Amino acid sequence: MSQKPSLLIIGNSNVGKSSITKLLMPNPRSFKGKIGKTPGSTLLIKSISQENLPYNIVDLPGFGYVSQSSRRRAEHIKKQIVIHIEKHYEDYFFGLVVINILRIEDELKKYFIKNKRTIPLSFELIQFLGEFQIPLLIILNKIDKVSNFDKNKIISLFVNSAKEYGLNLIHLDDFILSEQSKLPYLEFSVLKKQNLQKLNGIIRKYLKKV
Ligand SMILES: Nc1nc2c(ncn2[C@@H]2O[C@H](COP(=O)(O)OP(=O)(O)OP(=O)(O)O)[C@@H](O)[C@H]2O)c(=O)[nH]1
Ligand SMILES: [Mg+2]
Repeated sequence: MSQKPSLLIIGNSNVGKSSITKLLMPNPRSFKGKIGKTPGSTLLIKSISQENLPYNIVDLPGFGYVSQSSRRRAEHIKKQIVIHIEKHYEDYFFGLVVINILRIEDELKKYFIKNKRTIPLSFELIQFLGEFQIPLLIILNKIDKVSNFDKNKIISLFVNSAKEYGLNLIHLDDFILSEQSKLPYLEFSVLKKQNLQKLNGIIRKYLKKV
């Protein structure tokens, strides 16, 4: 086993977790994980390490089901993830919660219209991870797919809804590391490599604290 601390990458299926993992690698060509057009590309929990990378990356399988038929498998994956975190949370110096910006409105609408007492999956996940004291960054990925106008609209909807669940989100630009009651977010695009420097910057800041 390697002694390097680990970066956790977690989120729904197909949001771009493996794509981000690959982007963070100094040598992306040797990345063996699968990146796929359909959800469920990554199915096993395993740690990815590269010689020139000062940390390991654990790119988790996506949870959340897309169709009824995969519901049971999704439940199984979710359980596996929970068990994994409970067992290994101390290995993680930082976690990225990846969300597809295109899915936010739908996810929130579903919960707010249906039943206010159930909690949107992303918020549930964030609260769950928070219990283990892993510092987190929320990545709103695939912003290349929305206009600036829509992006701002979706982000404010997201931030305001999070508040109702007791989550105090703040843009990474305005975030101070010592402010533990706040949760930073960053809009991102793998395709355009947008905000990659900022992402690497915050990862390195937390790495230094280990
Ligand atoms: N346009 C766009 N597409 C993206 C971006 N990031 C990822 N994708 C695409 O989204 C799809 C899913 O990417 P993956 O990295 O496999 O997603 P994942 O979260 O690892 O998916 P699972 O392993 O199934 O949970 C692929 O077709 C990627 O090329 C992005 O920033 N912009
Ligand atoms: Mg994957």
